[in-house]
Amino acid sequence: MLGFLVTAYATITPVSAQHDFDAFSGNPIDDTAIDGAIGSEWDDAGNYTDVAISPQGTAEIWTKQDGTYLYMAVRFTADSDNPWVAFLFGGTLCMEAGTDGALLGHDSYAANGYRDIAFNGFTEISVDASQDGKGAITVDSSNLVTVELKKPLNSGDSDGKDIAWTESNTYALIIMWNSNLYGASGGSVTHSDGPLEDRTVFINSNAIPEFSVLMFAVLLVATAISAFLLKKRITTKPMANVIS
Ligand SMILES: [Ca+2]
Ligand SMILES: [Ca+2]
Ligand SMILES: [Ca+2]
Repeated sequence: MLGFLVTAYATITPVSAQHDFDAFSGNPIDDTAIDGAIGSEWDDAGNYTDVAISPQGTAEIWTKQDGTYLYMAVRFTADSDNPWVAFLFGGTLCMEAGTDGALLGHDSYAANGYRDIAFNGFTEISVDASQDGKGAITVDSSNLVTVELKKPLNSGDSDGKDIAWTESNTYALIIMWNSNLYGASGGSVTHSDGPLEDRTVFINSNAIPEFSVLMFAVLLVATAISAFLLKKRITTKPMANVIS
């Protein structure tokens, strides 16, 4: 019985060897919690530390989805209090034409806010006429940058290059930042300074493995209790049949 359960558990554990992030199935995050502060709303998200981002540095990343929205959060330390952060979705090249994007804190577009954008090739971006989702960026006195993003899985906005994300599929993305010129200030980092860190996110239909482990433990306890009760019932059976 135990062997069977272990096997059953192994088959429901998501395999993540093929991609960097799992956007696990989780609870919705209300717009009001997209505020640039990581809270308990991310407890059921995939969580990754020391992820290299472009053009330099490492970040902590959170990813999940609720069947309607994709959620991503990024936290890292910049070298100024006025950087911008950008996501490029569905591509592997810098500002790859025809890809979707999110831009946060860019002084020329939304100094302290979010814009749903599309990339049109080298140095060209456009702000979507249809602004979908919500994003927030905060920078504290230690230059700790926190970005939260909520994007519709299917906004229907093909003009804005918004992706129709579907479960069980993997998508390319790049997370980059800039603190020197080009809509930012106070630092020495330009987004094109370092290598592109190409990443992938898998839209996972399962909850985070921790939840699966919890369910497995509950199942195991329930099985042990029913086995105990069954054994008790068998041993307390009348002996009449045995004597004949
Ligand atoms: Ca939040
Ligand atoms: Ca859009
Ligand atoms: Ca877009």
